[in-house]
Amino acid sequence: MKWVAAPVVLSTALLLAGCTPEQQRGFLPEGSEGATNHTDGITGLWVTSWIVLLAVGVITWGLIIWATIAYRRRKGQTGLPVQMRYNMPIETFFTVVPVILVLGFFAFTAQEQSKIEQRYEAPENVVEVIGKRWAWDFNYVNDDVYFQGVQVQTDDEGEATDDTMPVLYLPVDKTTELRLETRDVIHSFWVVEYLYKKDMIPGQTNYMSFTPTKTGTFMGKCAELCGEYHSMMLFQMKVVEQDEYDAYIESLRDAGNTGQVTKEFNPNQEHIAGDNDSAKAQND
Ligand SMILES: [Cu+2]
Repeated sequence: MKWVAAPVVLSTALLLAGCTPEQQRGFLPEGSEGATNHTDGITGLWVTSWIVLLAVGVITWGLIIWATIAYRRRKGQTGLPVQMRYNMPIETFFTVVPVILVLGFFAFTAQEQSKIEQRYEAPENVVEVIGKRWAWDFNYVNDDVYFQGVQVQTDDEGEATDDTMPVLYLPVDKTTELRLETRDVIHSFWVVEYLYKKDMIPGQTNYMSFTPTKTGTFMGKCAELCGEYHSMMLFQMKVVEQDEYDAYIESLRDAGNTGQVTKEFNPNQEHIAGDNDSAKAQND
């Protein structure tokens, strides 16, 4: 293995030395660097996986090319070459190495994932995020105010216009728990720069725990095909300083958005047939 390992390590090192920062982060979305307390770990997992898999690829491609050249049919050769079978060392190698690789990838992925899935005992900020065809509602649980989004508007070219997007505000550097729910069908909560997606499943609450560590505006999308305007199920996430966050919460309160949006807006209520009043109220 020595004559294979040395060139691989050397060429990987040379390759990385000539890489732009963007390439060194495996072309992950711009702005994801240090976006939450988890994004650097996810980036590390992604980049390491690429390096390991590229090394496997280079060795495999190298052996294929070498074998096709070294054992090509020479002039004057006829018939089949010598047929070989049952090479125990090679077969053991072909079995053990992939198993180790797969177990390794699984373990490191599970480790990163469990950091996000692990709920904080007492998160400083809790927001209930409700997906709906094709927008988002946000319940700011700590402050008992809410925001109800409508689907983004499009311009003449059919592009979503930024200033009509629903906006989710989060204060920076606070341990945050998002409670992910849906009013209708399965959606998926995805803030692109946070490098993590999480399904929103009817009748279930899923959780995402993290600390936003960078202020800015981030791109949010639904990542689960949920119907005709799935591609328009967008939102913005603004991570801001605490005083700006407080001002936003105050503006919601001033607008009369006190309390929480509840399940009464769910279109597929179990009792909708026997509950004409609330169904009628929704239609009115
Ligand atoms: Cu959706």
